[in-house]
Amino acid sequence: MALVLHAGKGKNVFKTLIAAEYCGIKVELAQNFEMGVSNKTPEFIKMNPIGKVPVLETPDGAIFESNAIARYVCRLKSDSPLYGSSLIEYGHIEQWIDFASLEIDANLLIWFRPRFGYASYLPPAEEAAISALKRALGALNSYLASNTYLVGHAVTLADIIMTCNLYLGFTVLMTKSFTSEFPHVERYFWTMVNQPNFSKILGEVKQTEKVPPVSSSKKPSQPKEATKTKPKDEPKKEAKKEPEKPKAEADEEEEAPKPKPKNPLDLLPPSKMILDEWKRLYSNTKTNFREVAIKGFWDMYDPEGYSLWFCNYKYNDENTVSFVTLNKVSGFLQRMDLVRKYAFGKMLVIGSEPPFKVKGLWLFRGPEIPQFVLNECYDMELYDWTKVDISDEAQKERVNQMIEDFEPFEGESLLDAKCFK
Ligand SMILES: N[C@@H](CCC(=O)N[C@@H](CS)C(=O)NCC(=O)O)C(=O)O
Repeated sequence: MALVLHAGKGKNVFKTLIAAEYCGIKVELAQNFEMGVSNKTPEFIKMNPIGKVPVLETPDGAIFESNAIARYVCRLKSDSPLYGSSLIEYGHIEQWIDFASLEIDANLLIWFRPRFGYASYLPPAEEAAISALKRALGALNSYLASNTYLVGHAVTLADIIMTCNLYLGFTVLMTKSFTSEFPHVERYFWTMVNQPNFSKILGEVKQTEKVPPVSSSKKPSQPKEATKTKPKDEPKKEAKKEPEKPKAEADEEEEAPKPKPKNPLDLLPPSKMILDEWKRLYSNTKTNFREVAIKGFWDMYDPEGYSLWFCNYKYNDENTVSFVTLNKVSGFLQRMDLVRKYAFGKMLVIGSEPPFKVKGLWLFRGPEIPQFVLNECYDMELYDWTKVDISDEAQKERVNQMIEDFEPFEGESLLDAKCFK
């Protein structure tokens, strides 16, 4: 008999499905499952007396509780890599699973329920939960400053459960302005959800842009406010299942879709510098780099249409593990994909011994770093940015050295040099 998972959709189900992907275990979703109906039948209650999902039906009986189900699926594969490779790793995996459930998920749920109409809204309770959540995210953030994964050097069940719990937060409650206080958690979350076994189940993940308002039915009762009257013949809108939104917000959403605004960088006066030409010259120059590529760069460079920036990682002291540092830089370059049409960059990982320094050079279209990059790529705030003064020969020479991966760079060897083009 196959393993059948009785569930709707959501983070608790994703834990098992992602674990199953990693372990190569086949898990089927129960056909025609209907939340609120299928999980209230006597047959279902026999499997889970509390009548909640998910429940996994196995040939040997049913299992409820999403973490327990995910653990079971992992154990079906002997020596599952998701469970680490030593007793202490196993202990740490369990430690982070509990942390993800009790410190992160429990607080997220107190914030989530009233806002989605599942519980009464009690402001002091929400405040306390958010403050406990921030404490937990702060701790997680410090840990992730020098660790790519929660345990060891690969994804474990702890990462799956942590990421699924964070998924609820990132997708419906925690806006960018909330999470930017925890840059390492942000990096970790986006790295995880982009792993193939995660993205197969989660699809494209988008961070919420607003905290949903409290469902009006869950607010403590208040004297009714006068409501705006509508012309009589205006058709009544269908009651939505989603939490009610304040009028202003609802109106905003219901307006006719606006045409997608052009990227403001496309509206800049044309430049004599053609970025793709520079990128081609950079890629195709194999010899005499200084004479050909660097000279070509300055011949093309248009200080009116483009600007050059040095960046310096703010937390170089934390770069104590080479592969973690390299992963951080690779992740940054992946996330800069959104500006590929308008930028070129070099990122150097400097030093032969930890702590490694990460420094970079970026060429951006326009006189400033594009605002949408600052808004959307959270790595940007992990660096100090200084505009290159091209009238200063020393700064120009530094640009040259960064473009050509010059060694020793500022007296040190390079661990790696990555290019964004
Ligand atoms: N601790 C449980 C939580 C399960 C849970 O709350 N499930 C919700 C859906 S995500 C449910 O079944 N709710 C229906 C109900 O409360 O009757 C787990 O991790 O599996």
